[in-house]
Amino acid sequence: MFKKLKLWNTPEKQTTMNERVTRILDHPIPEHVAIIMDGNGRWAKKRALPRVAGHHEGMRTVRKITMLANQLNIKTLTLYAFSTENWKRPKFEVDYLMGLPEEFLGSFLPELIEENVKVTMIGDRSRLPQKTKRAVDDAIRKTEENTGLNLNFALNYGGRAEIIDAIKHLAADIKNDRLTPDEITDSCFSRYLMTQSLSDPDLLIRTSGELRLSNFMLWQIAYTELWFTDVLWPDFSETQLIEAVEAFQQRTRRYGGLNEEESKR
Ligand code: V07
Repeated sequence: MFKKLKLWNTPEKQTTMNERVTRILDHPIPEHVAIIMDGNGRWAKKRALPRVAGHHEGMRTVRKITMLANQLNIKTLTLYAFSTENWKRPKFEVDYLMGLPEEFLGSFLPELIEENVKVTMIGDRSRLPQKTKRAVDDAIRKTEENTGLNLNFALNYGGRAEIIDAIKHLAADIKNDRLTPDEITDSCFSRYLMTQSLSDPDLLIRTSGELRLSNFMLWQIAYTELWFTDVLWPDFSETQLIEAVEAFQQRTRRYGGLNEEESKR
């Protein structure tokens, strides 16, 4: 039984939503959900606010969705927070974004710890400002023993850069005779990626109506179910995550009769 969620404003709504959550929990849940959190700038523009106001509001959505994902027993939630392309944005905006992990964890880390959430990150940490690195590393350290949801942030992450980096390490292992070319398989290669300890995403969500992958987890999403919505990330609510998971369950149930491997083709 799950803890009754107090996420909905009226008792009627709360009853319906709790029933939906109960029904979801009766069927196989996506183990790993990944989200491209797009539309923060557009959300702000619509309200004549600066773009950074959209990023700030988007951070509140991260908190909400993390809590629901944890309640739904999702094992891993990977959030695309900052791409290798995002450095091209105005310096002011980049500086603001790089302050968000610290702000988020400053107010939310105690709750994450309380809820048994484990924080991890993928991406190139070498270019991150000191304060960002310190805040993230501190959260990773303080939650490393936690066994609930793995909240995995993609920060300064790029799918191609990840693959190139994996190939460099793999090539070095071959050169040093730690590996032979015929030993290179899917699962061998996966161990060179930053996601080595994670399962591949079962469900990828992208908000804000764009139908692109934008260099996100290119290798890992080979068999992933994709779910797109026009809703802008700051407006993304518990209802939308529930909808996406329901759609996932309907799709995977339709494979009925086929085995796992066949259903992937
Ligand atoms: C960021 C808010 C969400 C919408 C997308 C862009 C802006 C949370 C984090 C974060 C990252 C690491 C961590 C804890 C929190 C974050 C960035 C941007 C760069 F350990 N939200 N958020 N990081 N946005």
